[in-house]
Amino acid sequence: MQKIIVQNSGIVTLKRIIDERDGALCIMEARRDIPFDIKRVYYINNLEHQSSIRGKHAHKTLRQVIFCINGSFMLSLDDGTNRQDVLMWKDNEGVILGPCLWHTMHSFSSGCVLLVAASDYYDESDYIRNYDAFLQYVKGTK
Ligand code: T46
Repeated sequence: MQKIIVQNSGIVTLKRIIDERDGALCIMEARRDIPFDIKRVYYINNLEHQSSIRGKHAHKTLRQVIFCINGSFMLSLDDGTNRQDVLMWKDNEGVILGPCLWHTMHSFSSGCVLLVAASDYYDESDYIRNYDAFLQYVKGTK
């Protein structure tokens, strides 16, 4: 995976055990592979349309690591200053979605499955879903 240049992000590489024709096994352990205690895991599948777009928000405090465990998709990241597109396709390489990072998932391949480990329970008040509000929020944190 390419180098991550945006703030509050990074790459997580999981141990991947290849059992030849019996498949591959990837392991994530909290505080060892994932840099926080995991309170919630969710996955996204049935992405039937190339034109589907998910995300389009940032979080105030939540920390997450996003994986593409099947297929591929494009992860667009924006920290308010820098932007980058990361092609997600390796089942054992995740990207950290830290606070104040606008993220969008798009260009899903058929059969794409996303898996996310999160540091906290679902809380809608932690989301910033308006881009201008996001830029204002980032300015306020500096
Ligand atoms: C994120 C990206 C990577 C819940 O009720 N509980 C949950 O734990 C989650 C994740 C979602 N929801 C509800 C909230 C919405 O009514 O499910 C609905 C769809 O959520 P959203 O539009 O936020 O889905 P995405 O794919 O745009 O974003 C999700 C996560 O919500 C978000 O935290 O960072 O994946």
